[in-house]
Amino acid sequence: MKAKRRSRSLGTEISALSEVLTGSQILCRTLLEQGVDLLFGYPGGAIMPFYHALPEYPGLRHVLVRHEQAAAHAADGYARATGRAGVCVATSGPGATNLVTGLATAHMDNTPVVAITGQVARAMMGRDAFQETDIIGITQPITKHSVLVEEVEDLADAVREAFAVALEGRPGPVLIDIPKDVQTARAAWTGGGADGQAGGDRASGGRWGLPGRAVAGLPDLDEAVRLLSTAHRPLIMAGHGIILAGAYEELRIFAERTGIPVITTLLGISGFPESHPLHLGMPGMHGEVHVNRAIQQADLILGVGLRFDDRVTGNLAAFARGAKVIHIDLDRSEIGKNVPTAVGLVGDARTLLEALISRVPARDCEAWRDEIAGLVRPRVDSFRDGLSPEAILSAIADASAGRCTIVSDVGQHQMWVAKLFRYQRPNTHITSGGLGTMGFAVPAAMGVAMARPDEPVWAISGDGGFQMNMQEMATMVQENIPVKMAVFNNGYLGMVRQWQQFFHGRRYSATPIWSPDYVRLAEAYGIHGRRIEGGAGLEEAVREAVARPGPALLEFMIEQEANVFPMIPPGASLSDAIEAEPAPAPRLVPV
Ligand SMILES: Cc1ncc(C[n+]2csc(CCOP(=O)(O)OP(=O)(O)O)c2C)c(N)n1
Repeated sequence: MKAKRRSRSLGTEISALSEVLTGSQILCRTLLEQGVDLLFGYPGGAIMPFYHALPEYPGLRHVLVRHEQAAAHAADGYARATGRAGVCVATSGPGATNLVTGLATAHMDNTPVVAITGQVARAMMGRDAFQETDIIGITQPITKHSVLVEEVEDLADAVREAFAVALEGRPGPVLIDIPKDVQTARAAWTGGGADGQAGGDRASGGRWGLPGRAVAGLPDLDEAVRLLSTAHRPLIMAGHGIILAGAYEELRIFAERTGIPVITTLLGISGFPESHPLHLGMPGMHGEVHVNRAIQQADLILGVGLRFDDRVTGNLAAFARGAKVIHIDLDRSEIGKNVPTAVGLVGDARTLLEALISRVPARDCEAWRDEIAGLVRPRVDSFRDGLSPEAILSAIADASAGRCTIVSDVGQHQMWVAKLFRYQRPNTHITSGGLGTMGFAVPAAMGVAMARPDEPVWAISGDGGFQMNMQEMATMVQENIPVKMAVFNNGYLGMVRQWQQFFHGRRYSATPIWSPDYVRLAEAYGIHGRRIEGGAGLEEAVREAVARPGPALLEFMIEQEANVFPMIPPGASLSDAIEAEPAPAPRLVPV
């Protein structure tokens, strides 16, 4: 059919051949137009028309996961590694609800994920039809935006808007729910060329489209400059916003210009080189003692792109009581949400750091840095014998000459991975910080590995979290995704066991966890697997896993009751660290 249409970009009347397509075809075309080339998904009744159309669009590579949760995490991992939106697809009902944990994870950590779900046909909606679920209602609190597409004519714009919303400002997940009959209905294709998305390669300093506010419109900037120029004990606390904004260089230059030490939160790790003399470490519940003490003694904290969550601040009433806080955040609602803020600067971290670089006079905080150096304690290692996480992580770093990305799961190993690996390159540490989702690492690492084919991508999990999504080994085999998996096997849900040891009289209730024989499991999937007990052969085993093409699984038998130190007890202040093994309490429940 020939039709006249208005060019979207030029606003001029042009003649164009417009085709009539099905909703599914329009969806595929619009995805291509948005620059999408990779989808993680799982088919089912209500999304079948889309899967029917998909083979017509070879530019859209589809990865068939083994569980929809993994699709959402993989899309999340891909987005974190690239700065582009990750896309996941599921059918209605159970397919859609299986996405929920992944979307909540992306929401808490501000990752642009676009989720596409099939919905029952419009005439069936509201009748408890087979596999009908109100996924819009379910996901509204855990997405930036969720939309039901009711007319095929609205589909292309709904998809365009979904990508724009996911990527702009503070990024986050968006869900598009498409009834089956909208997928089969026909409409004129009004799209243009492949505009692509905002964003870019986050590893090389690219960032999402973060408009922020013009710096000139920030009256508080002068006050921030004054405070930063005159404070005696200033600190920078750098969060995920550094990575989202690609503000690595600006952070480094600002820190070097002022001599202000830099603390990186769990999600800020790899936003600042760890070997830099100004890098202090991680704050909060498992932060180093000198980092937390420095926070407690600071007279000024410049927080950049972090939300001062409870794991970072400990007891809020006792947090940094002598410090004024300057808070840079893209989201106005973050300012003053958790900590009283002297100056709130709303905008893009990169732009605002640039503004500070040009305004804050060069200074040196040497006396303050010496003071902090005096607070450093020898690291407490609760590993008495056998393999230590430190040895494992240094073997992993050595095997790839430091060029690798680490995706961690949630638990004790996550803290060791955060604290012991020396991250030198931007955005090479990826983890579920906000939601703390066990099972994240393996599927998220698939997305990261597809985004970074030129370097080893490690999924590091505990024996608990690994068992939550280990089915994705099948996806890796079918799709040839070379994730290197490391399981830290301590026979426990270690972090919960640690809390039970410290705060529940060692009552190990429901924390001992049995594992299958992971080496034979790897073999069953046709991939390389090896168990490492004791230090012997560690380096060689890790090198072999990296050298072999394709996925590999290494099981590290670590000490069963080792603990993460230091630890701020929940609800306590940053000054109250547990720094060593508590006196052994009687074991109440035999294991
Ligand atoms: C999906 C999910 N369920 C439960 C928890 C609570 N939780 C946090 S850490 C942890 C233990 C993790 O054990 P494991 O994966 O073996 O890692 P380890 O702590 O031993 O390193 C649990 C159960 C969680 N964070 N996520």
